[in-house]
Amino acid sequence: PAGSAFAAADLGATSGRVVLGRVGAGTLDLVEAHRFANTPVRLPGGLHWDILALHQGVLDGLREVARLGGADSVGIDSWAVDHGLLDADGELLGNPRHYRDQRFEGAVGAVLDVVPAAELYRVTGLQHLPFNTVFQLAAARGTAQLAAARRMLLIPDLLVHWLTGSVGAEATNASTTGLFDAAAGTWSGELLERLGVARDLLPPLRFPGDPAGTLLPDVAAYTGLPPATPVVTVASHDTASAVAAVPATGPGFGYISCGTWSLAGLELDAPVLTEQSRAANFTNERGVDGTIRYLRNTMGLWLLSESQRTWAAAGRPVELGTLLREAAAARPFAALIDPDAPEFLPPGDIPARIADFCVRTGQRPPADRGALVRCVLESLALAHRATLRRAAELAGRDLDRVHLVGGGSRNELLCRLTADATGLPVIAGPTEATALGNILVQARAHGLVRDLPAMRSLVAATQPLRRYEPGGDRSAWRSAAARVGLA
Ligand code: LFR
Repeated sequence: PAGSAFAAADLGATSGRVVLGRVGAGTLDLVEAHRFANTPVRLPGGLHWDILALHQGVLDGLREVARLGGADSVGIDSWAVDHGLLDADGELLGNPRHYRDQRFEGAVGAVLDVVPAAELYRVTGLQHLPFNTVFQLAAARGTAQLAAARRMLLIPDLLVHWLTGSVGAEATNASTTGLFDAAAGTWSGELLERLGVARDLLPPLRFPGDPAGTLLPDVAAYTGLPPATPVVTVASHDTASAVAAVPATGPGFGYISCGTWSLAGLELDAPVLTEQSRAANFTNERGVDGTIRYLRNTMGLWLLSESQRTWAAAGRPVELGTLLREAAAARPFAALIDPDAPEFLPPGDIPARIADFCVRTGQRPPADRGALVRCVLESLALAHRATLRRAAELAGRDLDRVHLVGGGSRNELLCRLTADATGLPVIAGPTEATALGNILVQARAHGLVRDLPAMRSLVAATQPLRRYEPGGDRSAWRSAAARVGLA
């Protein structure tokens, strides 16, 4: 029935989807209306997102939503950091760069010369990643494109702009730029000035639940949705949406949002901006309702998807299910990597890079595919363990369970290894946490759900979850952690 259906466009690094969520009293159902590939494009100037194809995917998804009976509103979330620049006419200047492009690193030094890393962290509380927006903008210095730019819009804000004409910077995602004051919850005027970023380049902030306009006439005509359909500001950083949908019903939980990246950490009500926290590279990104997502990025299932891509390109395509069966049969702790070694960031031959890593660290490289996948999954489990333990320590919290959400929650071997490595029960699911978080923020804006705890209870009550009790040999995990420096 009308009054209870919400369309979530959720764009991930490998695919985008438009999901229709129906919310009733104690019910929450998802239908995937449309899924489309997200294929980055390598231009002479570097790696870019195919933003027009993504916009088209959103439009086609909304058209399917109209066919399925329509939606009371629409929300968009996607990955963080990346952005498009608009000129004085509001036209997009060039194509948004991909955070895996290798051209930002040179700019890191230029930024840190002006604002030393310790100072930058005290203000932004942001983990150091070479592709943070602040470094991307510094890398664009002196280009005709930046000179012509009047507005910077983060990816979901750019797509909202193309649906509605409205301009804004959603706060959970703005908190990943390196230009946002973590404690104040606003753009940092001081950083903008010191780094020579024009104040007007950054749009005014908006917050999850805020209205973001209605569909432009062309969008309404193409999709078949009524022009009065509202677009609601959701937690537009996908990780923020995923954390909002963690089905936790009390304190004491850690979470892992596991997809292309593994984002592991805790929810806090105030940022941790200490020097130890910076040294451990924890981030204080914004969640819904001013919560803090205190977490660290680990390379995640990218290591597998990029390996699969490499094998397929060599004429040896293989299904994930086959790989996981082979990995389950492989010998434990044969080879281990640090998933966050910088050579694993750019696209390319990940299996060869894993072999190099092993040789460099005095280990025998994985002998076959199963051994390689085992190595990746055990190493991810070790990174989960190290990150959650350190987060709890730095925030002065105790953890009694781990919620693992996102695509990785379907990966039984990874869930079991994570339970064993952390020594904590892992509650796996929902797989579509990000789309659910997107939908629930819209439902709340329509008065159907009261608050964040009620959103989470609704997920817990309606979505299939699976619990993994910790087992295995604790001391074997301890020595494995020490072996690869992930203690
Ligand atoms: C996950 C994510 C992470 C962010 C990375 C790059 O999809 O949004 O939170 O660090 O992508 O934007």
